[in-house]
Amino acid sequence: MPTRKKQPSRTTKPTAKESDLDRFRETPDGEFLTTDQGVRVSSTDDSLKAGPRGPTLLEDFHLREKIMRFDHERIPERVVHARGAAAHGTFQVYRSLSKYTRAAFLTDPAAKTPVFVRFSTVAGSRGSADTVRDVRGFAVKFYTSEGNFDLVGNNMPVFFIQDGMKFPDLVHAIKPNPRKEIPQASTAHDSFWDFISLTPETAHMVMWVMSDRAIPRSYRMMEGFGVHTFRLIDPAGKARLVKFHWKPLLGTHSLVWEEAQQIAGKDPDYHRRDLFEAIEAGAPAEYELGLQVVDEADVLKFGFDLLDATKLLPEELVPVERVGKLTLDRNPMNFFAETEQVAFCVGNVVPGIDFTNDPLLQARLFSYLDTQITRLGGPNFAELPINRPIAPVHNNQQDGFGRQTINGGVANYSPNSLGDNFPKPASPKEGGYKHYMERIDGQKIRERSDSFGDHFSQARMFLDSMTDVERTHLTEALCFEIGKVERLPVRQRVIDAILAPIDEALAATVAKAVGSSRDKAATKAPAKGQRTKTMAPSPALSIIRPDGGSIATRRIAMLVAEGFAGRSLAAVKAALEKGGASVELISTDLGTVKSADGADAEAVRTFMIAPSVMYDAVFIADGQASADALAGTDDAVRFVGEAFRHCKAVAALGAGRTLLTAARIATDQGKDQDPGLIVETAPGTVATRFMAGIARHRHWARQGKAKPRPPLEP
Ligand code: HDD
Repeated sequence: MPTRKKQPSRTTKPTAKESDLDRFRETPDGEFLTTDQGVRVSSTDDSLKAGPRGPTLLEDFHLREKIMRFDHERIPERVVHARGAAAHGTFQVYRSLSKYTRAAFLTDPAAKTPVFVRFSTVAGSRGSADTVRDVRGFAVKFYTSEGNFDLVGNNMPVFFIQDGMKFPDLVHAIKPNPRKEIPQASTAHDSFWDFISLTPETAHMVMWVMSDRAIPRSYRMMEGFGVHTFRLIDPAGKARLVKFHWKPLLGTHSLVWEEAQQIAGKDPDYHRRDLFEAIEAGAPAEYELGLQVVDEADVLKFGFDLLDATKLLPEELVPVERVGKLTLDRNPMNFFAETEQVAFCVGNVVPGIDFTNDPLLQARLFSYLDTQITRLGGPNFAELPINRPIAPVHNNQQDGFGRQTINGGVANYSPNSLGDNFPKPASPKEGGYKHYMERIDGQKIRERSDSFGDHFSQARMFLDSMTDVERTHLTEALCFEIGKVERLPVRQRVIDAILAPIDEALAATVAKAVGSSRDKAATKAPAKGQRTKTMAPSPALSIIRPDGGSIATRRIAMLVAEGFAGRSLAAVKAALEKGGASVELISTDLGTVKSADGADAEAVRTFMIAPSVMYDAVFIADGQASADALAGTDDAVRFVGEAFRHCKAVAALGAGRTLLTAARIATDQGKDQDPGLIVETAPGTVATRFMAGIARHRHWARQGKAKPRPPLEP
């Protein structure tokens, strides 16, 4: 009898202690192969036949079960947010928030609430690339002691539309052309921009999607937002309005658009790999929960309606109070069972958290519950291990596809006397959920509130809050996207109906780039009561920070060839690793690379396997023979040239500068010192300056100045 160690059951929700993934890796449960009925199987290679060359028999229950299970392995992908990656972790508040809410997980600083977070792109199919220009989903399931709370947000604080009624239209327009199913995971096409051009409420969100926020460097380096205004209810029953934020501790950083496009081909799994590998390497993804709390009476005080999901509440008007920490430190054990089967429902709230009348939110309350019935095959999806709350569940729900609970007793109705009237409703004192008693007075009406009418003030505020570099990126993104629109009237309408009311200069630049001209007569004057206001810029919206950050988890490439200076390279590598960076040696061949000083090293990647876009920064080793060999290698020259072009920190020690010269990067910079280009002779100084350069993420001053990429032919 085999004696392999028994594996834990896969249907048990893992505890926070089970972080030793080795126990779960590679091997399935148990010792023997069995059918789903637990019957041990004697062979899984041959079907049961009437003789070795005879027909297969219908009675082969193992064959039928194996093929039946295979036939149904795929479930429908999410209609939006199909592509995602997830992680487990915990959430803990820094201090009790009982002044705002009675939610247990927000009032007990000792409580470590388990969470499961799924990040996603919106438009692409399940197999699409991670780094496309898109909104990112940031969905958090808190398994609180009082039941599950799902905060199903995005990495942008506003949304395209104001009423959920428009969501199917928006998504049909974003998704590929229904005839050709082209393009995949991209908004750069006619139907998207047609919808945008005819729907001015999208103007603000369009600015976000064209900004660098839509091409994050990592899920670990992006902000999250609950988007809607929610309510917090304190222990005395008083309600306050709240906006939820997630602030990444590694800072908010983005890719360069060209780099994002290259990564989409070179490593379509870039973001899921990044999250998985960082967590495996013991570097948790960390975010702080932020709250903007506003009195109920102030819902219209800021010049826009807090119920309108196309508006954000500038941090400069209401500061974000950081109240707790989310730590993602454990990878899922099984992608399908957890990341794919997790069902987020906006309606999952706990006592102390409530909804508002935001019409986008109201439609979401129906949609998420409804969609799971198709996706997860029936009404029992809350019983799947990843969806099951840690709070006990007792009710009279029964039957349906995939029922897992085996209920005892016969009293499956309420009220009952056969079961002493259990399970019975709980009063608020006993933890029963009590909906906030908002006074509602009005006519039934299918109409948009006038307070939702100003579509351009915040779009302009967003643009005005960008640095010049970010504004250039946004403008280029628009030129790219509108340039891909084939129908000229659609291009024209985007310019006149959407861009011009936001900013005339922006509209003119895009018009020129896409071969149109500005048609002033086509821009409608705003209707009465919908005047565009001038709002002060909000510096918090810019993600380019002059002060730099940490180099932790940054990926650094060290380029070497035979004859490199091994000792100085080892010293720089040790300094980078001490700072938490992840360093890889790259050469033309894998394996040991001979050094000039006996300190040989292992190349773990080649230029062919790992292009520059996989790294945040590049270091070129000292040693003339190595530098000459690299300078004579097209791929190495291209590697450095591209990293420089993408504004990354590039350092050359001693003779390493030969490769910079080959890549046509000027090493003599005169007065215009580029802090991201480090050309040094002393290993100690190079390490310090290089780390400071990496910490600044990108060196944007280089943009526009970068020399064209060197030709590949000699
Ligand atoms: Fe949605 C999925 C976020 C508006 C209908 N949405 C989904 C996910 C996220 C969001 C992060 C993926 C959850 C996961 O990882 O499984 N959605 C948003 C945000 C919105 C928003 C931040 C606006 C503020 N969504 C929205 C509206 C509707 C939907 C207005 C419909 C009326 N969303 C869905 C959905 C999905 C979904 C069709 C697809 C899969 C799922 O729900 O479980 O029901």
